[in-house]
Amino acid sequence: MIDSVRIYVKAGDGGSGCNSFKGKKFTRSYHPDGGNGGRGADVNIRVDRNKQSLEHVQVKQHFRAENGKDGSGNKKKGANGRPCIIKVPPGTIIRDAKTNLLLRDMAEPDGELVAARAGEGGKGSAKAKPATSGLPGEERRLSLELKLVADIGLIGYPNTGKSTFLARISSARPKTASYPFTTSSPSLGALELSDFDEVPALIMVEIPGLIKGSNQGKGLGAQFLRHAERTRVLIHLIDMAAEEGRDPFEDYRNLNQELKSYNQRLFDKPQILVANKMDLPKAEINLRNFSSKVDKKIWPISAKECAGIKELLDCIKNYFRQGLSHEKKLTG
Ligand SMILES: Nc1nc2c(ncn2[C@@H]2O[C@H](COP(=O)(O)OP(=O)(O)OP(=O)(O)O)[C@@H](O)[C@H]2O)c(=O)[nH]1
Ligand SMILES: [Mg+2]
Repeated sequence: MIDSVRIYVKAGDGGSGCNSFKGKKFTRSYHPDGGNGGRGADVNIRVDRNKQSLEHVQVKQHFRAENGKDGSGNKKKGANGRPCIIKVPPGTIIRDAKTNLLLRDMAEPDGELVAARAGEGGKGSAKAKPATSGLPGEERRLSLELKLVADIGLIGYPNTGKSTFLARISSARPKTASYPFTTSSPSLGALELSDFDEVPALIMVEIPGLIKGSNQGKGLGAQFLRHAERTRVLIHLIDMAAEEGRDPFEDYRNLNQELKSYNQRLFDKPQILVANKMDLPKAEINLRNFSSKVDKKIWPISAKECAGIKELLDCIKNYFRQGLSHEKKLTG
C-alpha cells in the first residue's frame, strides 16, 4: 500500500496582456485595444471517499495546472486555465516537503486545499501602458502522508482470523486464507448502524503484519500502525486455539509491547480483547489459562462459525452511541 509520497505541483502562469492598437478610420490616431491575459489555474487537492491509498498520486508525481491564454486585439481576454485536481483519500496529511510545515490534515470528507495558487493574467494595452505579462503560478514540493480515518483498529498476529472477523461484521470481503500475511495492506470495512442516524457507519481497519519485532522491521514492519492512530478503540484478536503453537498470552504481551514501542498513545488506547477460534478443541483450556493472567474482559467468539459475534457487536455499538459509560463493559 502506498501511503506516503512526495509530489511536485505547479499552478498555471497568467497569460500575457496583448499590446495592440487599433487605428481610427480617416484619422491618424490609434487607440489601444489589447485584451487581458487569462488567469492560470490552481492545483487543488480534494478528498475523495472512493480512494483508499495514494497509489495513483505516486504514479504521477508531477501535477501542473494549465496556463492562462494570452489576450488578443479587440479587447479580447485570454481564456483562463483549467485547474488540476488531485484526489486523495480522507485522512491525507499534507506538508510542505522543504519545511515540513503542516498545510492541511484532510480528515474531513469534504476537505479541499489550494496546493499551488495560479498567476493572474497580465493587463492588455486597453487597460495598461504598456501591456503587462502574466504572473507566474506558484510551484512547490509537497509530502503527502495517509493516516486512514477509522473508528476501530483491528490488530492481532497473522492468521488469528482478523479478515474473517472483518468480513463477518461488515460489508468488506477481504481475502482470508490459512497462511500468515494474507492481508498485505490495511483493509477497511463499514459496520452498519442502521438504527443510529448520527453516525451512519463505523469504519474498522485491519492492521496487517504485526508480530514480535515489527518495530525492527519484522513481519510487515510497524508502518501500518499509523492507520490505527486515529481510531477510538482497538480490537485485539487472539488465536485462543493456538493453532500455530504460540502461547496466546505471549502473543497478547508481545503485540502490546510493539504498540508501546511504536507510541505510547496507541498503547494507551482502550482495547477490546477478543478470543477467536473458540470452536477448536484447545481453545477452552487456553482461555481459562489466559483469563487467570489477564484481568480484563475477554470476548470469546468464533469468527468462522459466527458465534459470540452479536453480543460483541451490540456492545461496540453501545459504546459508540453512549460513549464512555459503556467503555468498562466493553474493555473491562
Ligand atoms: N477454526 C477456526 N478458524 C478460523 C476462525 N477464524 C478464522 N479462521 C481461519 O484462520 C485462518 C486465517 O484467517 P484470516 O481471517 O485470513 O486471518 P488474518 O488474521 O486476517 O490473517 P493475515 O491477513 O494473514 O494476517 C483461515 O484459514 C480462517 O478460515 C475461527 O473462528 N475458527
Ligand atoms: Mg487478514
